[in-house]
Amino acid sequence: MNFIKVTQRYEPHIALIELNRPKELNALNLELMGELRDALKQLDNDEDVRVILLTGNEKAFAAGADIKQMADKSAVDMLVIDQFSTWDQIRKTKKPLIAAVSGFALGGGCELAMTCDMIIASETAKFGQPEIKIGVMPGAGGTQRLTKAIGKAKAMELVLTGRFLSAEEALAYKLVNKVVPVEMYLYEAAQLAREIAQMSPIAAQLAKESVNRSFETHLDEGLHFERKNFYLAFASEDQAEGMQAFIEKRKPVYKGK
Ligand code: DAK
Repeated sequence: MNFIKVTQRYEPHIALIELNRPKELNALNLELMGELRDALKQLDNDEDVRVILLTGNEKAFAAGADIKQMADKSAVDMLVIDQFSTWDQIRKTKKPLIAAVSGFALGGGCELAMTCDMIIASETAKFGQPEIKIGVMPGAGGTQRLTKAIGKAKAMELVLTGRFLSAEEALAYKLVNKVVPVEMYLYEAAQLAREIAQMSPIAAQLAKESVNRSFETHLDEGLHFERKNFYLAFASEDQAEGMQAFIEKRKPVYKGK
């Protein structure tokens, strides 16, 4: 594993996955996502593991998909790469998955945290869907999950302005379960995991599946819709300009084309 660290026996019945691209603020490149998918699959099949913790580091949970890897992609490239199958497999993890978030959880990073079942955040956590600033839109469930979690008005604001939500606001908007001082976020997530690990793993799995079912019937349709529009954004000149501007550390000039 080059981009994640897996501790299969972090504590009894609890596994820990750490995103590990610190210099790039854990930007989610294709390799990292592949490793994450494989690790989750393996832990899901490990009978001794009952709860999985997913974390980054103090500065970043993940600052989004890797813009440098996406910048020159066309809509067809994105279709062929089909990252969605990886995200779909991650979403299908059967065991309870808890995100321990500190620092940036942006774009795909925010979407990844929301794909988890619960989020424990440090006081320094910042959530956001800033894709609009680089000429695209959320592509891994952001428009659907964020809206369901925090409501239309606030979701619209975040998705259309790219503004960040502080940990305190994320708690007020029910995006996260708990906010704790930065030195406590992993401990607190592990505490939650410990409690769940004492329950029947079968019951936990079935209960998780059922809670998710409460909105997933509509989510499938929503995700499908979001994906079409996400691909479409890659057909625009603004996508290339937005991502190139980020790489060149300058302000993008959008033409609406
Ligand atoms: N991609 C690539 N590199 C990134 C990055 C990212 N998302 N975020 C940060 N980095 C890199 C920076 O380029 C910099 O690299 P060097 O210049 O040192 O080589 C390094 O990490 C440190 O970042 P900064 O110097 O910018 O650090 P600051 O503390 O000044 O700023 C920041 C932190 C988080 C505010 C800033 O880095 C930033 O704005 N980052 C971009 C945030 C963003 O726009 N995220 C959304 C990306 S789009 C899909 C699934 C998901 C997605 C798409 C498709 N499919 C299933 C198809 C998701 C899309 C996105 O997430």
